[in-house]
Amino acid sequence: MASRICPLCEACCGLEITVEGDRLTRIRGDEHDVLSHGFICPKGAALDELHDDPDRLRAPLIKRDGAFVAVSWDEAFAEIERRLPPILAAHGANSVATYAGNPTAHKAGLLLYGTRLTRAIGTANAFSASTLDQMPKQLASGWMYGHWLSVAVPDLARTDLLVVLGANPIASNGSMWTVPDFRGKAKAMQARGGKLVVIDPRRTETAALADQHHFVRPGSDAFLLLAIVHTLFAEELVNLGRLAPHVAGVDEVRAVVREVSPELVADRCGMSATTIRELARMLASTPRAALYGRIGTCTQAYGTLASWLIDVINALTGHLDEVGGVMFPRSAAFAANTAPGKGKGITTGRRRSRVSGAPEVFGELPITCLAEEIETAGDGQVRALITIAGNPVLSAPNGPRLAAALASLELMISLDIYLNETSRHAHVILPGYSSLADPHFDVAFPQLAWRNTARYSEPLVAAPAGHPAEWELLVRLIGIVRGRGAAVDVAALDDELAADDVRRVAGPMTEAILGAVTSRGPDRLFDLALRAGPYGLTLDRVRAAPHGLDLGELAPRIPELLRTPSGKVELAPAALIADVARARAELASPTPPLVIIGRRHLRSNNSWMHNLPTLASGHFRGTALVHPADAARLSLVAGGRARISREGRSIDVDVELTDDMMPGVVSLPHGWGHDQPGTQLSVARQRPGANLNAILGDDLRDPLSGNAVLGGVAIEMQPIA
Ligand SMILES: Nc1nc2c(c(=O)[nH]1)N[C@H]1C(S)=C(S)[C@@H](COP(=O)(O)OP(=O)(O)OC[C@H]3O[C@@H](n4cnc5c(=O)[nH]c(N)nc54)[C@H](O)[C@@H]3O)O[C@H]1N2
Ligand SMILES: Nc1nc2c(c(=O)[nH]1)N[C@H]1C(S)=C(S)[C@@H](COP(=O)(O)OP(=O)(O)OC[C@H]3O[C@@H](n4cnc5c(=O)[nH]c(N)nc54)[C@H](O)[C@@H]3O)O[C@H]1N2
Ligand code: SF4
Ligand SMILES: [Mo]
Repeated sequence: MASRICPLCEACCGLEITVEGDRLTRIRGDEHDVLSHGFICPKGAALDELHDDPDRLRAPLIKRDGAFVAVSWDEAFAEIERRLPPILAAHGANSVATYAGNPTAHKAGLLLYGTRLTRAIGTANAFSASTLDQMPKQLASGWMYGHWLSVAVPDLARTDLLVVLGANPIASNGSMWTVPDFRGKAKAMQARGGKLVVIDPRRTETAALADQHHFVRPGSDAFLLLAIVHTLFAEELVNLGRLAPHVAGVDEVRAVVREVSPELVADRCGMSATTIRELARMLASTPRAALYGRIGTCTQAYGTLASWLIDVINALTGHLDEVGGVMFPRSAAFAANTAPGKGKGITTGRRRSRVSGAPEVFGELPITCLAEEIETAGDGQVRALITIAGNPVLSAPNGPRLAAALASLELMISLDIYLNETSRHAHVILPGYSSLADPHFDVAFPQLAWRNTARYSEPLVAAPAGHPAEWELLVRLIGIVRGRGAAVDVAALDDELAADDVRRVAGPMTEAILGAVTSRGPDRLFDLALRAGPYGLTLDRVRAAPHGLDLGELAPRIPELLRTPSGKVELAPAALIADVARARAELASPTPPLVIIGRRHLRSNNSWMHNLPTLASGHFRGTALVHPADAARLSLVAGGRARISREGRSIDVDVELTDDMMPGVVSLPHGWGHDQPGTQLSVARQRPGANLNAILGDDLRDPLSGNAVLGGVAIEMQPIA
């Protein structure tokens, strides 16, 4: 029996797993885990089915004459060496794109070495799921605090009011906020007299727990938030508290919201002006309060604006960087905001995408630009793609167009554990083995966690004989890209990569630092990062605590955390002040009668856990939720089928009626559509569901962050036999 960090979602629960031979015989929440204290959800409990899934790939595959054949590792890499270097030589670095999917964040080997692969290629065409997700939040945080991962999270353990906008943590278990057992913590807040308020176009599982729920029109959050800021100024409720000397730009914010009254936005938001004012007063008058927004506020045309305004409101009501408000975790390793450094701030647009001219943000281009970069001939055209734990055919908008583009690539390599809707287009698939055979340390999530901890997971099962770790696969790819060939000495190249990294920050101290660390691979990087971190830990010290080291509650960090050039919280970044005008111009346009949004279920995880029998069983979850009034208007019936169409593309769905939906809004989960030919997903295929992203458009994005618009778009819906 050993403790293991669950690799499936951002809650990062510590699980206690019993292994007998190669079988996981018992999985429970680790009650001694310093972060999660015993919490587990049905996905974590199904890790055994993932481990045993006969469809999970065990050997590399090469496509020969249109069919995949299992080959040896040496054959797979020989194929890549034969095909990849000539493309780079003839067409340059930008001809090879990379796409990193969501599980990359949960697998340290993929995260740390995937970034190095992209750097080794030197391509501008770096894409990831971040532009389907949280890029607006990172950009807003970067502009305000000076670093991309300085993201403030609610101090739920001590707050008396949590307002949740566009998030459903009861189903998602929290996002950009590592908060295992959200329900338990929210209930504890209510038990001490605190209030939970949810603002969402659907009365969600989280709303069911809340003291108040308000519907909001999809995509209108920025207007709601502008009107709340307006009210704070108009009613003289602004109180920066301790932060006053550290905040710049209050006057610019006041000026930009002057005309955005609650009355002006009420129709657009589908919320009364009175409710908007009451929300502002409640946030201002509660000494310990936190406003938290997540994916619903990001995946829309004003995602960066909304993400920024959330923090503006927290700051103006005196809740930013305060106990019981929102605070910045202090991570033990890998956090740029804990390293001593000058405030350089962040930069975007250092380059632009070739076809649409979309600006680079945080080193990447919008995923909605990938298809056109493959399709459009010319210098810099993408001819090869390496996907790392991603399934953009289902997870990115206009999946059918992307699938056709992938089919036209000269070379596609997928690091993936399944033959699925995306990897079926690959020429070579390199599967990782069960993640439980890898050591693990969370690189990113402690920067977003409800409490400061440091945890390490030892490998729980033995790696299959001869099967390289995923980081070793990536080092071999780096070897090929660097002209060292498929037979590159992985250990030697890993030494060089580590030395390069350390030299960049430590210069002449490099040899001494490297000499102090004995481990190799990801372990070496964990150890180096812990030693450089703010608690001066070592990997051995973290390892000696099987349930993790508790590093204490969150504590105020401003001004120490700030890395803006001014050394202040930038409350009014120029690009955001300017973007208010774009939003205001849209206020005049009519509200479509029917729009679609997404949804998450506890037993599903984006596109890829639908092949596990326990999770897939029971009531089918990929239904379209429709309000009865809309159903009556459109002649839709409960349990019937309907066609949803948008701009000439359509999908067919099962209809479920519920007054949990805001009238005029339909909800359909993403990640379904497992009926494509040539995949190996025998369980998922039985109830494939429809792919929401087949009808969403890749032409819609937030121009600042490049994030895709995944909700609030107009659809038509009609019954089918
Ligand atoms: N319409 C709509 N679309 C959305 C969203 C939405 O809310 N609405 N949400 C978006 C969000 S937030 C995200 S993060 C994206 C996710 O987008 P993606 O990351 O592209 O998609 P996932 O479904 O997470 O696919 C994960 C892939 O990783 C593979 N995988 C799983 N474990 C491992 C492993 O250990 N090693 C390797 N090598 N591969 C592994 C799986 O087989 C699968 O192919 O989807 C986005 N798409
Ligand atoms: N079980 C499970 N857990 C997951 C995932 C999963 O697929 N399944 N995915 C993981 C990933 S990759 C992520 S990024 C996180 C996301 O975590 P969350 O952000 O909590 O994601 P959702 O559950 O999709 O909640 C988003 C909510 O926003 C609402 N919404 C939609 N449009 C709007 C809008 O315009 N305005 C407002 N105010 N609300 C809107 C939706 O109705 C929904 O209730 O979850 C992670 N955890
Ligand atoms: S909430 Fe569930 S899936 Fe997420 S980390 Fe915890 S056990 Fe794993
Ligand atoms: Mo995500």
